[in-house]
Amino acid sequence: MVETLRARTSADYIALEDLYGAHNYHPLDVVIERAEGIWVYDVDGNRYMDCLSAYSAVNQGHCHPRIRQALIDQAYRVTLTSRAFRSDKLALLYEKLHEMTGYARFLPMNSGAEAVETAVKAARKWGYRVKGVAPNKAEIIVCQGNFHGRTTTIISFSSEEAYREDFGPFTPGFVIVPYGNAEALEAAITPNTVAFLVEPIQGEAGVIVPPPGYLQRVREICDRHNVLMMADEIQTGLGRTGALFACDHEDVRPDVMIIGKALSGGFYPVSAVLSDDEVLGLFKPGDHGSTFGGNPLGAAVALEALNVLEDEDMIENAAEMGEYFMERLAEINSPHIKEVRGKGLLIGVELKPQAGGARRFCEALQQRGILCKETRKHTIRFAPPLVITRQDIDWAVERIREVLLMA
Ligand code: IF1
Repeated sequence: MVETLRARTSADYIALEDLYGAHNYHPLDVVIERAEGIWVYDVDGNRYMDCLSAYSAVNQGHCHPRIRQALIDQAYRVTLTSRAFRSDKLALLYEKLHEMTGYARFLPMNSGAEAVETAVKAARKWGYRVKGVAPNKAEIIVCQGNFHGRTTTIISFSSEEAYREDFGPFTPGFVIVPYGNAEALEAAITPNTVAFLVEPIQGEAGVIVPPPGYLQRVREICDRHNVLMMADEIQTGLGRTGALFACDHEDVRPDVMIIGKALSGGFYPVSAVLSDDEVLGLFKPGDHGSTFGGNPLGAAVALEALNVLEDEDMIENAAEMGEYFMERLAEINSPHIKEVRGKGLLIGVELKPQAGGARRFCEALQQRGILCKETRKHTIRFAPPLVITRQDIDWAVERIREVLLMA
């Protein structure tokens, strides 16, 4: 029997994914086969504006030609040496990170969660070796509504039952305090507290922006109590909020800075912990590592991803376009909107509960060529690549207004 080799449609791919893939996501029914800049294209030939940027991993825009070329060139040289040996590209990435951020010691990993786990280990080691906390007594304070990844230790300190259910037993040594409340942080500090781990803006919790001055209060409290301030800027970092780091908006320098996602422009998993000798200088050979961590292919990609951010003024553009986007969104006179909030191009539009949840609005936006994702049921997150223009935003706002004015 000759089977007609018709082109597969979205429905065919959706059926395949549902048949074989674990159902650990509830994705929109859009099957993307190609992407460039702020646009993605599905297998049926439809074009969409990507307002999620793969959760801020493609800040530089999809398939950025310079980063792609760096990947291709390096792939002809060497991709992986293991850290048993050294590579030119890792050394160059360290130099670039130092020049760009001012930190003096780095530990490269792959996923964001691995970098967060590395920071937890580094904070504990610092606690025992420098602060003098008794063995196995180290405490790390985290925030209500935190999202730092999906490993069993990281979900051990999640406040979300949905991320924890059926995954116990959990790692001890974590204390949860309300987000944005500096007094609550200070009250939770004990002689065993080694670090405070915080997202400068909580992404997954619904683009929660803390009160102005919160990060400065945190910095001052951590200094006073000899506690490491650790910022998870895996999502907010590298230009997303209109500054290199979200902490820069308050001139705050955390002791430990954690980055990932856009560090590779979406081409390759590259994450890193940025700090100084006092913390990362404590690691001795064999303390920690990873097969792919710091590999030359990822390092070459990350180096160019950082160069592009700077050379193409993407951070300044994020500040300008973010302000414009939020202004335009705030003009939409929709009865569904409870609040428009965010910083730079990390924007959340929270809907009133009566609107029935953000999902149906995301689905309606998809029909009009815009891809975004609801977060925490009632908030639509808009986080387009940092290369977006005013014209693109005007195009999007026209459609967003239409959808938000529907019943
Ligand atoms: C998913 C959102 C979730 C992060 C911050 C660490 C990590 C992330 C601040 C871990 C990852 C991703 C993971 C992805 C969906 C997305 C996400 F916040 F961006 F929306 F889940 F909360 N710190 N965030 O945002 O980095 O190990 O993934 O590289 O897990 O569903 P990772």
